[in-house]
Amino acid sequence: MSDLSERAAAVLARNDAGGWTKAAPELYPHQWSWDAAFVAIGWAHLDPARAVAELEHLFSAQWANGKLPHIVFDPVAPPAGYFPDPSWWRATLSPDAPAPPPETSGLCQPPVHAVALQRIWRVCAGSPDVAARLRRLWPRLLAWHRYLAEDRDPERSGLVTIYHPWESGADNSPRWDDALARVEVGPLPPYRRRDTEHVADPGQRPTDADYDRYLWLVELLKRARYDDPSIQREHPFLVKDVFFSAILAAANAALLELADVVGAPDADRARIAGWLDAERRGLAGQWDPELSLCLDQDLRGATPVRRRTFAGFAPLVAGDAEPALLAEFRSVVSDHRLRWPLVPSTSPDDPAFESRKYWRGPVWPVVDWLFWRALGDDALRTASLEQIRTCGFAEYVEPFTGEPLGSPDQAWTAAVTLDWLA
Ligand code: 2M8
Repeated sequence: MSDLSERAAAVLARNDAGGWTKAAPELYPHQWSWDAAFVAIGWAHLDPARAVAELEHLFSAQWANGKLPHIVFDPVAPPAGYFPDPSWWRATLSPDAPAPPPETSGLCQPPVHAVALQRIWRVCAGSPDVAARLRRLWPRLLAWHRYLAEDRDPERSGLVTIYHPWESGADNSPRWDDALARVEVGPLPPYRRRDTEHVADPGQRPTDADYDRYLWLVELLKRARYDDPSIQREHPFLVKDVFFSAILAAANAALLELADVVGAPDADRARIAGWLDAERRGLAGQWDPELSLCLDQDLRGATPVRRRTFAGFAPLVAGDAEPALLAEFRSVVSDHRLRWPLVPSTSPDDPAFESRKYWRGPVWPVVDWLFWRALGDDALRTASLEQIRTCGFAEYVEPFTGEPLGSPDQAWTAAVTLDWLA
């Protein structure tokens, strides 16, 4: 093992809570959904059985309607460690939420899980134990993808509707600015943010006004008892998220490969293939020839979200390397101002770009991992590893100076490092 892979493995070991992994030691002391998928890819190179356990733990908190919650809370972590805690979420307002324990949030996040399981399967070289566990997970995976393709897309547009910026994973992205600006914040109980106690520089985190909006949206979701049809009728924030949808497409392609491993019936395969076709068509329909990007669709504003961010490259993640999009991608990563040729979360040419602020400019290694996986472009891997050698396992990185930002020892950064080195 190289020195860097030993250090990455040590980060996973330090965040390992026994069968699941904290997203970060202080800032995120619970299990996050898409973090867990990346983390499992990292574990696959150390211990494939432990990798599957990461996802089994997450799926044990799945809701009855198939939704996979975006946070599964550690029952023994001090409640003051992270806000909003389970008492704010009140997930059991929904009849679909599991009876605690486990306590969960009421949102979901991009479905990287089948992509992770495909990776684990390839790494473990056909282990019978992993095959048996994949067979047991199959109905849950299918229910998760069904929930997204159907309950989150009643229009059958092929694009997933998100109810909250936290569902995108790119919480503070300018993609959500206009939709959030229309949300009128009502009376909120007093609350205390914990994130700014862990990350001392408030310039790296969302503002208090952003947090009021985030929490108000959660209040509205609770009032709707997290019921999808009610939310889709009444909620002020409804956006078709192209990056989320592209990950679902990639995950459906992975699921088709896993269908062979588990011996799934043809009816399952036909369903998955139908979702995948719809997603590819849905993404193609969001193409903006002027920006040469694929754009989210704001349902309440009835308008495409004309922002230059990493999400504009969503079709690449879904396996569609349209030449104009690829050319735009190459031009963004070869911007001479960048310290490394990697994708900034928001383009320096977007008026909302802020180089150190959460999802408004910095580089996220897992985002580059998704592009690298789709394009097989070794330059992305080499540049990412150089960045990590310099910055450590930072949550995110200033794109021009290479300054490490956010949390140190972020589990998913260590996990993709292990995959890149393998
Ligand atoms: C960030 O999100 C959480 C809310 O879910 C937060 O800011 O408290 C995002 O970067 C998200 O994508 C990530 O999954 C999570 C944990 O790493 O942190």
